Amino acid sequence: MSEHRLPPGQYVPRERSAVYYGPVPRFRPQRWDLRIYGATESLGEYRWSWPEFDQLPRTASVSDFHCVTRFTIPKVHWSGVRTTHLVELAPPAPETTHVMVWAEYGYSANLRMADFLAEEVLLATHCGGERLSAEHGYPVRLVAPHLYGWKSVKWVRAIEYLTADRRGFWEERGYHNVADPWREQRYAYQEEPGQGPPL
Ligand SMILES: Nc1nc2c(c(=O)[nH]1)N[C@H]1C(S)=C(S)[C@@H](COP(=O)(O)O)O[C@H]1N2
Ligand SMILES: [Mo]
Repeated sequence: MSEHRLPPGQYVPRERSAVYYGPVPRFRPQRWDLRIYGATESLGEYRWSWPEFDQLPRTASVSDFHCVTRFTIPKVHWSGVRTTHLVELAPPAPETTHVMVWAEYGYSANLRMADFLAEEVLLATHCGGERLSAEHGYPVRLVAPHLYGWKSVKWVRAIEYLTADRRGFWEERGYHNVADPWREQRYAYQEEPGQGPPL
């Protein structure tokens, strides 16, 4: 057994397989963009084309990845753009409390601003020293390793700044609004008052 510390109820599987709901989108670089919109300080929208986004400075980080279905992948090597850097480029209005991260096909996850800006959170382009594979989120995915995996949105296309919390795809379907694996925040029925908007 590894000496690794795991969150409660998690185990390390023999192999890593990709987890997602629905089809894997095809990347069309000409049509692709990443937008930041909603409660920006300027009230305007920010947009990066693929070549623009791919030129942003990247940071490497190693973290364990916890899926709510109870497997944990230890020590995943990611590299990508830090969310703190993106937010410097696209400042939010002071009233911004949460973000909604949007993927292709309407998948989404909401995060508290403090979770979105946590130190190890990246918009990752690489994993294990290589470009992300299609099924792991190519070209860009969020990695928020301190939260259950469903918050780590693959195939990201937009970040919406919110001035009031709203539930994302799985949060609307009975999963916990915050999703801290160390507190085993798996399901919405575990939420205490103040942990999220009503279902
Ligand atoms: N767009 C999108 N992102 C997604 C999902 C999804 O279905 N669609 N599944 C989530 C879930 S539940 C998990 S555990 C992780 C899995 O990431 P991996 O396959 O790279 O390990 O992706 C998350 N991001
Ligand atoms: Mo998951």
